[in-house]
Amino acid sequence: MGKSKVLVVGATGYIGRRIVKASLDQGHITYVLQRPEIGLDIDKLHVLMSFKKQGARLVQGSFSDQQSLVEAVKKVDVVICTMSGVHFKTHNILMQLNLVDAIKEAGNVKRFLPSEFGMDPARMEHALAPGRETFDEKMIVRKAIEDAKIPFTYVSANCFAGYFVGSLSQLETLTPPKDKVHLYGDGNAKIVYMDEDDVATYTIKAIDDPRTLNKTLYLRPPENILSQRQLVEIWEKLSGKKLEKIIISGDDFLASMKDMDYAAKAGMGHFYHIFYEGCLTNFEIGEDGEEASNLYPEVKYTRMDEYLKIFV
Ligand code: NDP
Ligand code: GFR
Repeated sequence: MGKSKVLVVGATGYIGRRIVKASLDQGHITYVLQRPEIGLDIDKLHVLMSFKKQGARLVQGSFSDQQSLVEAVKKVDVVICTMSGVHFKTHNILMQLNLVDAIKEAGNVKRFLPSEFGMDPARMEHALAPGRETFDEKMIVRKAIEDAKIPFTYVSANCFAGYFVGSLSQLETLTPPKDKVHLYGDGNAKIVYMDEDDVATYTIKAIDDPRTLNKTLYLRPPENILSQRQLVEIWEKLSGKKLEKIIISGDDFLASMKDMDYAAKAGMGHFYHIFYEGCLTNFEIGEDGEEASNLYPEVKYTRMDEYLKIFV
């Protein structure tokens, strides 16, 4: 049987564009949804045109035109949604319910990967508000998928290096600090840091794999399971400069959230669960999960010393 045909919805997004590239690189006929709503967003258009140059097929479709979604999913075997998780007034994640309905109506889809790519929302029932809303909405989408008996794979990708490694996991910045670094608690909680291109590679490896059918794929490559202290040490070695460490206690961290706006509070909540609770690694993967580097040992995933070199 040939490789599945793939449709990526949310294709011009941060992880979406990487998933399109991985799908093409791994030899899948790849469709990307071209939404009329992008209007004059010339960057999005140019990303779509670059996909076309790489061999992707553009298919028109809109979340406000259900039939267009049905027609788009009828062209493929696998649908991957990389919808934004940013949760302001527009409940982006819940927009996927339209896509679930379209997949149900079309009836041909062999695997659906909804927009997750982070913490496992099934393990975040205790999450702090308002960040919890993203997880609650991801669980509503999961229920709709499972009620509709749509075959799925959920991808729990842990921490994107772009948001968590360049900054040495400092808040509100994406580049390394110059003199001092804030450590969360003792800085020893184990985190999993992932290069986003590897997230895309593993995701596409999984779509035709029976071992990941109706399972959660966790991305936990052993050499990328690091504490924040270990990440800082990697950077100090690369930069040749020691940083002053400033410990932020959990209580002080939570107290600082009080006066923040919605978006900042949501991100802070995520940081709290990741760096103080160690939520990414404080559980064993059960029989409803698989670990990506174990399934696909051939993937030469990027280690974080390699990732950080660009910042020296
Ligand atoms: P982006 O913010 O890059 O958005 C992705 C796409 O969502 C956009 O390109 C757009 O698709 C689509 N979209 C946004 N708003 C609308 C709308 N109103 N109507 C229709 N489509 C819309 O997403 P990310 O790549 O940052 O996030 C994708 C997933 O990854 C989320 O689930 C998020 O929670 C998770 N994530 C995980 C991180 C981690 O560290 N593990 C970090 C960041 C995100 P189009 O291309 O069609 O315009
Ligand atoms: C690790 O899993 C996730 C991470 C997830 O499931 C969903 C979202 C995230 C990211 C968010 C991406 O938008 O965690 C926090 C947030 C990124 C962020 C980085 C938010 C506030 C910050 O100050 C920040 O500093 C780098």
